[in-house]
Amino acid sequence: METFESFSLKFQKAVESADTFLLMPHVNMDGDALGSVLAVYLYLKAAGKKPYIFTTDRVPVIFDFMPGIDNVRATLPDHEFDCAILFECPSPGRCPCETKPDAKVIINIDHHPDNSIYGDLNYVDPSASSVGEIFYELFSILDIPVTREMAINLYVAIYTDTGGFKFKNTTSRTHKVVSKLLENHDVPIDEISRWVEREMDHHVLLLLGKVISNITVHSDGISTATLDRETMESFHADESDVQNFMREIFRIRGVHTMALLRENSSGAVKVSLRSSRIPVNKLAAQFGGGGHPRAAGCTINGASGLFEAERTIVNAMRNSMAAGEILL
Ligand SMILES: [Mn+2]
Repeated sequence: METFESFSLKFQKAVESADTFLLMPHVNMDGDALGSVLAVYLYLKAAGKKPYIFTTDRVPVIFDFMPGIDNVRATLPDHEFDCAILFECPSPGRCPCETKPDAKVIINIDHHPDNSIYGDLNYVDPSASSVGEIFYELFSILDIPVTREMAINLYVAIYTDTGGFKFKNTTSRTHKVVSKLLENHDVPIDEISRWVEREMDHHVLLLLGKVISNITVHSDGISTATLDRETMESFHADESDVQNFMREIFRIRGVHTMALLRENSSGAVKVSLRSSRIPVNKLAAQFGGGGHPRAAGCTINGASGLFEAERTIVNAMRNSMAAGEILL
């Protein structure tokens, strides 16, 4: 991987020589991808460029307050862009158009270690807490002014990907970036933590209660929770509602590895994985998924129901432990 300095100069050149930009967060976007997209959108707009944000996801309601959010579009124009920037899409298949976008230049920026380096310009830094952190450093090194609106978006990106500065990926570098954001801008940190982390709709809180009452603690420090389709439907819940349940349920003393499994409408089982002991991105990769060593996900197709998928995942966890796979 090239150095940050050399990447930043190429990034600057690519931006200067392009007019139209397609900005895409990964599918099932999170606060990091979205916050970074919006910060770059606002920067490009201020620079007189024509950025366009495309996603097939419904924007989670918790992000409604983010500056520039009204510019997120659900349709893709039928023309080529000068430049496409993909935000933490480990492969083109994980971007909203599910393939390499129609653009003269593709820029791939990520912090997932399993990124397949598919762009014309690539920067992948697994030591960064978030792509928000990378973009702040990129704006800094290129002397690009960060406005309050951009700062709020970058703060949300970093805040969400570090679990509010509690996850292991939070470093002194993360705090330096956040320190700069807070030093220079009036970022409403108390409201942001309430909006993105604490508040949930009443029906989602009730569903969380249901999930909590269904947790199974297995032997060996493994735990699972399942959510079937009927329950999802009876609570009028969708995927975005359960995305953050892991941080509420992965907290049992003595449990080091946990999976949350839920059935989607097509019968496939989506699995969220967390661990403080084994690298769950390796485990997820066995099922075509990926992510970070401590937080990953995959989808199990062809299992005959939740119970079988749960058994498959628990076995994979035990195999990983038996093989001596361990987090550093
Ligand atoms: Mn991220």
